Amino acid sequence: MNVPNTNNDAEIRTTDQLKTTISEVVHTQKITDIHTHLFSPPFNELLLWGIDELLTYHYLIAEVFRKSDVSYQQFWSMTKAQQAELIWQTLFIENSPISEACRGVVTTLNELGLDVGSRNLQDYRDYFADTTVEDFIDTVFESANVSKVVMTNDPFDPAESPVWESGDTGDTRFEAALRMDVLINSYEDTAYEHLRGLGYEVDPILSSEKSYKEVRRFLETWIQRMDPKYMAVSLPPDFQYPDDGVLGRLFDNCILPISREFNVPFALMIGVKRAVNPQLKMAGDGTGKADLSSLEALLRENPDNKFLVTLLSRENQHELCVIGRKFKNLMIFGCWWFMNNPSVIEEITRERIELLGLSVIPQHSDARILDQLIYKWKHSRQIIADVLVEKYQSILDVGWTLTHSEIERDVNNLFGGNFERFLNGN
Ligand code: RAT
Ligand code: ZN
Repeated sequence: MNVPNTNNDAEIRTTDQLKTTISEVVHTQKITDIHTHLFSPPFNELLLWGIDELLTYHYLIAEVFRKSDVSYQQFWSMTKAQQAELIWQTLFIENSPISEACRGVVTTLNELGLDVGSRNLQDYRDYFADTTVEDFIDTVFESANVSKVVMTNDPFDPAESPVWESGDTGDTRFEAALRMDVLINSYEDTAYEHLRGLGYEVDPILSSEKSYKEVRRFLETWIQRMDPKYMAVSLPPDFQYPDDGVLGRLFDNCILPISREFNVPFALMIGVKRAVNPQLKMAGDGTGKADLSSLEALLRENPDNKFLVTLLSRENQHELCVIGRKFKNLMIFGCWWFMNNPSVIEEITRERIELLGLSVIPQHSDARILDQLIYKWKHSRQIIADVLVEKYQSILDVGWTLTHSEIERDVNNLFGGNFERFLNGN
């Protein structure tokens, strides 16, 4: 049957029209950035911004040691300003800044209207010295065209506690995610003592009904305090489920029931090998390929739970898409960390769209420094637009018709709609 097109907007007929429309829609669509390490202003020094923070991003710290003779000990005894100067000198002046992390700094400065041709670090410092953080948040959100960012909030971090206790996290564009790395990955070393100190009657190996109940009470308290969009954990590549250790007991008796009860999805970020080179501190983590049969088991055995998943190994990405086809309780998101490079983003985005259509969240920024929202989104938007042109073109070629509003609908879903629907659905 021939269904009339009820859209009153123009049909897209040519490749030029398609390119122009996609470029316009992808660049004007506001984004919900579902995973960052940014903080709203009341968190004070946890909110990082400015040129020295940009230059001392841990992705750049890993790179500077490859090109400078500085020793670990010398580097870590420098002030932040000195570290920034060394990185600037080594990676931007003595070498051309074409790695993705370096290029990001250049894009950001350029988008802020600074003269990247001058290569004058002092000028960049002066620009930030003349700006307030509140004004800069507006500048960045506007330039990146982001409407909301989800923070990473650690209930075990004493630096965050006062803000949560005050009940006022300020700017509502910053939303919470309850991060559970300490609870899950360091229960026996750190979390157990911490919970006891707070009056939760847990045992050292989490082996009793009483302990489960107490951890659930802890999670409930934090869910009520933070109103998180999701709970999250990063896991090593050898993560296993089902599991008869602390992780399995935490998942089955504490986190999954709470996640269902409060309709707060559980985000799994799988594939990080922490401290492969501890000398690099935060820059010292690596990646490994995971056995995704554990993820399949988790999805299969917990069909009433919702999982957001991103993986750190390129080799796992295709398999993840296939799993996505099998389980509607899985929402795949973002090109995480070592995946967040143009060639890999392009490959993964294409693969996801081919296998899962428009039912994914193609990207998050992982920004740690506010300014990075600018480059991370500028770079990713361009790649997503290119992939979409290719995919829409392939159906136009065989007679499908498309309108501006249909493309707008699709991009809106990719950049926020799918996330909202996943959170709000049952
Ligand atoms: O991308 C990063 O900045 C990493 O250091 C990690 O924070 C990672 O994204 C994570 O959330 O564990
Ligand atoms: Zn992260």
